[in-house]
Amino acid sequence: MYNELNSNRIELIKGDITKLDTGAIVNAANSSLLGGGGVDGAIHKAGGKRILEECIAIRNRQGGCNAGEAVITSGGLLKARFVIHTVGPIWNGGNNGEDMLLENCYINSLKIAEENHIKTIAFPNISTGVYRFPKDRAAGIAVRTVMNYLRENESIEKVIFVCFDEENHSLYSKLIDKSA
Ligand code: AR6
Repeated sequence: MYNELNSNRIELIKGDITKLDTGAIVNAANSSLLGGGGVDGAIHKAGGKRILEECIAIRNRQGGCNAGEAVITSGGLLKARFVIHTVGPIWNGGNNGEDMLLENCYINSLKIAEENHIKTIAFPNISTGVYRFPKDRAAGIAVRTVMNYLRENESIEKVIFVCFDEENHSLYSKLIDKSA
């Protein structure tokens, strides 16, 4: 029953997360919160300067964001109402807490979404680009963590995994099919 419930609340798409019309999209940021390349660069470019201004205000308040944690800004010019910025771990061999930090990214993003009454949230494949986290391992952590969270928390209606590349899309398809 739980699996059925969860699979209805999980969606997989291939494409550009900046185009989505969800309550929130998640950004794979860095701890400076000042933008960068990859999905971070795309979100700041499409969302305009308001997002950066809000990130700077957060930095001034709390001094950036550590790996595994998340902060929230408005969506600026994006269709999504909010952007949740989380900082993935930089892959460093796998014995340096990377798995748990990545899990925390998903949990803390979902928590901050709930606190802001967000019903639909879209995740990119955090840490699997510049931060070099192995894609299969990251996909397993992402799907398992989100499913466990949804099982225990009812207020989020839909989580969308947005894969930019074919390899991630295929890994996620298999994992989601298997648990459906
Ligand atoms: N929509 C969805 N996914 C995307 C998009 C997009 N528009 N663009 C890239 N991806 P990365 P990280 C995918 O490198 O590994 C930044 O410079 C991409 O294919 O964006 O967490 C930050 O400022 C990959 O699967 O993030 C940090 O310094 C995934 O997003 C650093 O990179 C994550 O790749 C963070 O590295």
